[in-house]
Amino acid sequence: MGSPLKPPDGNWWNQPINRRESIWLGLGAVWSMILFGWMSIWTREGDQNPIGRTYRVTEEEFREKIEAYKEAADETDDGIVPPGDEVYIAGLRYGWDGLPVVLEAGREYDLHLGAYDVQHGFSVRPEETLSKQINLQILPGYEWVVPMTFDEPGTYQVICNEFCGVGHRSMHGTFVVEEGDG
Ligand SMILES: [Cu+2]
Repeated sequence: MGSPLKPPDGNWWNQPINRRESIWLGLGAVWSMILFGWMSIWTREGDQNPIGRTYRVTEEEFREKIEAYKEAADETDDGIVPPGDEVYIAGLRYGWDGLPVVLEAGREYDLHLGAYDVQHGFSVRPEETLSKQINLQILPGYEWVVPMTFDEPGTYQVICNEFCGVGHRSMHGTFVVEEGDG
């Protein structure tokens, strides 16, 4: 019997590796190289990648775009009614410029998302199904154009889910989705 206080007899430190262990180590090494190579495919293929287009834009340019959009839009008691299919929304400390907005159910809009100051999280969810939501990161310096369709009429809540400062928790907004014409 060996003692935990004394080393085992013989050259225990220089035994050949068991064949099965070598095979599994080899399989592990091969698989890790396959996954390593696959990383470059994952950045191009698959539904996990963000959709839409992004453009570089300065904070000033994005403010001007939002102003021009709001000039062209109608303002009702429920919110901004966009003039066409383009919808502009900017995150800022602490609120959403461009919300509330009134949209039609079943119609595809292009959401132009941006930020005036720091990174914000754009989280949209239907009021009655809070577990169903999408989360997008929006960054200053970029305009992200995301196609989006609301299938069901109702109120959709927007919150910021990226901590951006003391007023972060007050960053609420809404989409008011009404029955479409179609
Ligand atoms: Cu925020």
